[in-house]
Amino acid sequence: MSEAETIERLRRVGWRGDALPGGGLRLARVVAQHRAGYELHDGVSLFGAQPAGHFLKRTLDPSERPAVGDFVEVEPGSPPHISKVLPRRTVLSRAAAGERYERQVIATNIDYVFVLTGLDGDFNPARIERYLSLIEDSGAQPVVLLSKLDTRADGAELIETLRARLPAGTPVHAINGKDPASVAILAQYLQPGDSAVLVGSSGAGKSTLTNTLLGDERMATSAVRAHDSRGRHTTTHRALLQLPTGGCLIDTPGMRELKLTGEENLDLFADIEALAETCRFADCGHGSEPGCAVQTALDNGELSAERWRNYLKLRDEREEQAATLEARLRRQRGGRPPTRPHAHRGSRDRE
Ligand SMILES: Nc1nc2c(ncn2[C@@H]2O[C@H](COP(=O)(O)OP(=O)(O)OP(=O)(O)O)[C@@H](O)[C@H]2O)c(=O)[nH]1
Ligand SMILES: [Mg+2]
Ligand SMILES: [Zn+2]
Repeated sequence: MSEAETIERLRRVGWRGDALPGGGLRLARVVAQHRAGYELHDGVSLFGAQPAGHFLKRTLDPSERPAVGDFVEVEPGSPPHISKVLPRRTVLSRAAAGERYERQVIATNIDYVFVLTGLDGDFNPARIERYLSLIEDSGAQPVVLLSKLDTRADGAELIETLRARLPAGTPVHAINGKDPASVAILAQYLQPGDSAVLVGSSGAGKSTLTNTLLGDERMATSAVRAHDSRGRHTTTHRALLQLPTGGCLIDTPGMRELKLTGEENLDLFADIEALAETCRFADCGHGSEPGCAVQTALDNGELSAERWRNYLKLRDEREEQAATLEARLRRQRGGRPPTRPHAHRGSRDRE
């Protein structure tokens, strides 16, 4: 098969490059990961594969193992083996839950992250800001989606409040995930070559939306609990699917916890950081100090108390995670001073 034909095939699973890496090995995209191995798709067929031995080493950073969304080189055999993960265009990750610092890859090589929240008891602007903070570093663009528009008479008000709170320019779409006409607005993000990942709480309607976009009830869905709108963790594995519009969509299991990695910039709070710079005292604690610009903005309603609280919470968590990350990098380098993966802007300059 010619290089052009191979590229043409791979485009169907979201390949964006104009050339193939040398080596001549078969290329495919990771569409699912199970305990028993990986499922790959090369644009024509779906097949199972195992990771090569070097991916199983205990010393390997888990984020370097093949993940859903990766393009990989495959060595023939029965079963075939994934020998290499091609460089990732974008990576969405979070810190794994628990005591040990570990970065967990959610999806790779994605253009858009659909942050889906139900307009039922799931609605929570602070959680949406948390998602946006994680996405800032991924290289992908966030798209905020609100589902269950059909169940709520005051949906329009909620949407306006949210739009006013999020940075200008963040796309926000409210949809009925069961209605093909309503979700058609998402086609702009799902053209050939585009890849998107759906994230959100269990029960938000990720699989329902996936099925409507597919035009096929491929993913299992189940009703949420009536009293608190919580889902039942119906989806248990990430799955990359090819859509009729030509793009690829990754459905994911609902996330219970969404810890920052410590590498976030918190760009969505840049206005608050700029405001805090204008306090009279450089070391202002934004409590009862005279000349505190933050208190003034909170008093006159220019800054919402909820958004301020969420900023403080995320900033503290980012600092804590950054310190843990730094300690881990120092241990890995045998005590030598770490080079931080990213320089952070903001309050640190003035501390
Ligand atoms: N009325 C209405 N119901 C919806 C909408 N989107 C999802 N639902 C319902 O919400 C429930 C949960 O939907 P799922 O698609 O299973 O949710 P999920 O996000 O995939 O949940 P997990 O797989 O557990 O993470 C189902 O009963 C859906 O029918 C919507 O836009 N409108
Ligand atoms: Mg699901
Ligand atoms: Zn202040």
